[in-house]
Amino acid sequence: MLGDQKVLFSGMQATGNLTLGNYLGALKNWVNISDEYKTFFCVVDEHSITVRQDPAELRRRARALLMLYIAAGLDPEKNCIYYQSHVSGHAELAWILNCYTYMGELQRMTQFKDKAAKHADNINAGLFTYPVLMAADILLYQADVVPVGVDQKQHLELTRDIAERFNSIYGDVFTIPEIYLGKVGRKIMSLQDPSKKMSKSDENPNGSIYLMDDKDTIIRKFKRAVTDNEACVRYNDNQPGIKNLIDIYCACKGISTEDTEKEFDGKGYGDFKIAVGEAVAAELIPLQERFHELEQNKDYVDKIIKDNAEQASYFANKTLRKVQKKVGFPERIK
Ligand code: ATP
Ligand code: LTN
Repeated sequence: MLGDQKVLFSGMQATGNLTLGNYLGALKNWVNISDEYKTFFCVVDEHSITVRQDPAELRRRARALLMLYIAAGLDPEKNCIYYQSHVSGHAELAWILNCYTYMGELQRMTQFKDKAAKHADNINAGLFTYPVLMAADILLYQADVVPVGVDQKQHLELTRDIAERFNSIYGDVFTIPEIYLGKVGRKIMSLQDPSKKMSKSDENPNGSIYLMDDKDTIIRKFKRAVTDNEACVRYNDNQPGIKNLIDIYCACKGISTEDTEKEFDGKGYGDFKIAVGEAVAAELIPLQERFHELEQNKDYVDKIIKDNAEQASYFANKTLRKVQKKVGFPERIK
């Protein structure tokens, strides 16, 4: 809590081109619930260097991601949108929390196992302690809720364990955060293989809709989406391709699966695919326009970056000072 407001924290890595999965599973949910909380939306650039990055490219992507948060509908006057690397408290708290996290706990993290297998030539200590930095992100702001996709559940549970362990030694220092899973768009699947999640690191670009795809590309990708021979738009597990398209349609239109089934009763897949493409384009084109406006408005974006980092630092330092005192670091001389 900050004052009488509950706190929401979330973040995304600036790696790869964002997909419709990232948008419907994360960003759009953030926008939908942001009004109810004091919010912090972080571009977690420090997490990104756990795998090798081209420096210029990382800088460019981090700025693009920050602008995408705004373009998606998060008002930077109301939501604290900032870069992790601009608030030194993240790394400082992560160091302290490292000393309250066990090797065994980190060894169990499935994301670590997956990424270690994928980057076998660079299994660095940062990749291993990645979840501790994530815990620091969240606990620094005394977050009550953290909206993320199901794939981050294990990291959230570890965050809670670390916070509870710390609190059991030092008293009530950290708020114990809850995971927030959105109602729609929890898991958007690949258009080419509906058994796999839509992912920015997929090698097949036809499987994913990228947030910057133009309307023709969006429609074309939906026309090519893998479906089945059932020839009816019905929401069930035997038709995973159609189920995924219904999920996407419902998330964009804000309607139920039943309404969608009714709307396309007796219609063919061709019509349905085009309608889904249109609905997605109607969602993404305005976002792209706002993004391009922000690109033209350098001073405005720079000011947000500066002001919001100051605001985030203020709240982060409050927690950090408390933690430093609890663990026994000498007080600062004023
Ligand atoms: P990568 O392909 O590099 O693993 P990713 O596309 O899975 O990346 P992340 O950066 O891991 O994306 O996730 C950012 C946020 O988007 C997380 O909250 C995650 O749960 C959500 N997200 C990612 N992909 C999907 C998806 N297909 N459906 C719903 N949510 C998703
Ligand atoms: N690990 C997350 C990104 C992330 C995050 C966070 C999300 C880093 N720190 C704090 C929520 C809260 C991911 O890979 N999606």
